[in-house]
Amino acid sequence: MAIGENSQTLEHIGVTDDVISKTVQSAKSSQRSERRIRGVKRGVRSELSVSQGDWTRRGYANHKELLSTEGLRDEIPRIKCSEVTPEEFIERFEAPCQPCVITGLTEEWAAHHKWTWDKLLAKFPEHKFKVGSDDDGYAVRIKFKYYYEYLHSLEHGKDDSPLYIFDGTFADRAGSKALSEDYKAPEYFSEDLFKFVGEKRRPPYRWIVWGPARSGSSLHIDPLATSAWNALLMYAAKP
Ligand SMILES: O=C(O)CCC(=O)C(=O)O
Repeated sequence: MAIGENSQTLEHIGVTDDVISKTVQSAKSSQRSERRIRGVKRGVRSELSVSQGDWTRRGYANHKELLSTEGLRDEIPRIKCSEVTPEEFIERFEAPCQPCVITGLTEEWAAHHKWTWDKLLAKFPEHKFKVGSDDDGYAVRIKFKYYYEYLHSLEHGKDDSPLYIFDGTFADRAGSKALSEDYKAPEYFSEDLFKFVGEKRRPPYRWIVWGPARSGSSLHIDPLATSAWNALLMYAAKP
């Protein structure tokens, strides 16, 4: 009712019913996404109260000292995949357990141009991606369209540790398995002993990790002490 009255008045300044209805729809969808985000936050970090501000309590988002890269030295060697053979890679990096950054790999992947937030939204609006596990170990999932709204709202920028999609089942689920065709394991890592256990019996071995700046896991050793490679995509994209 109140909206109808307003619309009569607003039409004089060019705000039509259509615009109003779109605005109301988008407000409703924001409320829905806020509710979903609160729900998954409770699910993945039940020790933090959303309503009492525990997600922003430490103020990491504005912690100048903590976020500063001043004085940090990056001494990790970089190699171009086109210039280093697998044999040389084994000798220089794998055998001595020397970390390195490999460049020139992802440009040829479909993921390189297909995995932008907007394109992913267009493709997977209703698909539920995993953002973590609850206290009983069950997967906590959220529809991509709600996660997208979180990413484009101010909220994630204030969170001490923003929510991110960390989904080790994407390649097995009907709605998202096509993503596994968008990249290729680098030749350096083609030897994978778990392959011999069979696809059904091997433990999870591929993840998508999608999130904004400051999101991500902390230092850890992977399950079964396996070694991981990670590819960084979209690093310059503005969420
Ligand atoms: O980048 C991340 O946050 C997670 C990556 C990870 O857990 C891993 O490579 O083992």
